[in-house]
Amino acid sequence: MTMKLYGYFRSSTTYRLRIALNLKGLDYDYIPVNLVKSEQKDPAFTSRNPFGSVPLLEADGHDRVQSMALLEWLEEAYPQIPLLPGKIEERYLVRELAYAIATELHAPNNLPVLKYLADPLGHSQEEIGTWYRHWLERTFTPIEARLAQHSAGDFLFDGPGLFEVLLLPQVYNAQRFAFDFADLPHIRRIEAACLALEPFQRAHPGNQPDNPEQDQTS
Ligand SMILES: N[C@@H](CCC(=O)N[C@@H](CS)C(=O)NCC(=O)O)C(=O)O
Repeated sequence: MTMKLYGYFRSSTTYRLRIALNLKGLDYDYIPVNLVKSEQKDPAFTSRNPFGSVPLLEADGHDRVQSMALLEWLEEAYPQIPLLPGKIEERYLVRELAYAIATELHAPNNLPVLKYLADPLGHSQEEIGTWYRHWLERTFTPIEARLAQHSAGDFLFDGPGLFEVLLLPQVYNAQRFAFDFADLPHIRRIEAACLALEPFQRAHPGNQPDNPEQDQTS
């Protein structure tokens, strides 16, 4: 049976899953969950995902959540087109950078954190933007240094994989917060190479049916 991906067009964790499924050539139905309307908190959804977040992947009769666990599961369940390289040291570096993005960049910049900064902590949108760019710089700078050591090509290693799956959604978010990429030429090069590929284009938030700009109804 076709997998079902529950997500939101602008959710970076959903974007990770869309890229990974596309790179692996796996079919899925995309079911929008409107985060602005808090549909992720509906009992019908939290009974399936107690974390009350997207993505949720329904496959083989199971509801699976938490994007990093999901990506690792996909890699084990569908190893034919791998997201991790063959050599152990290369797999190590991919994980070093991917988990830095997931845990040190995405976590403090995640939507519930930003909402909490605004209410009840009372920070302005300007202060929240400063917070957001701080965590971007803190993680993108060492990633850029690692790329300078290890990558001169279009991707970290031979083709797009788990690192690029994590990187692209965070670059997209960074652009929404007017982050300055001037000192990050390796990240920009890899982003451009990925965006030239169909699996990344199809996964892009701009091409999702729940993106209001895609709404064909008047
Ligand atoms: N650690 C989780 C984070 C998931 C997450 O927080 N997703 C966001 C969208 S990127 C969400 O659903 N936010 C809505 C909320 O938490 O209320 C994962 O990697 O899947």
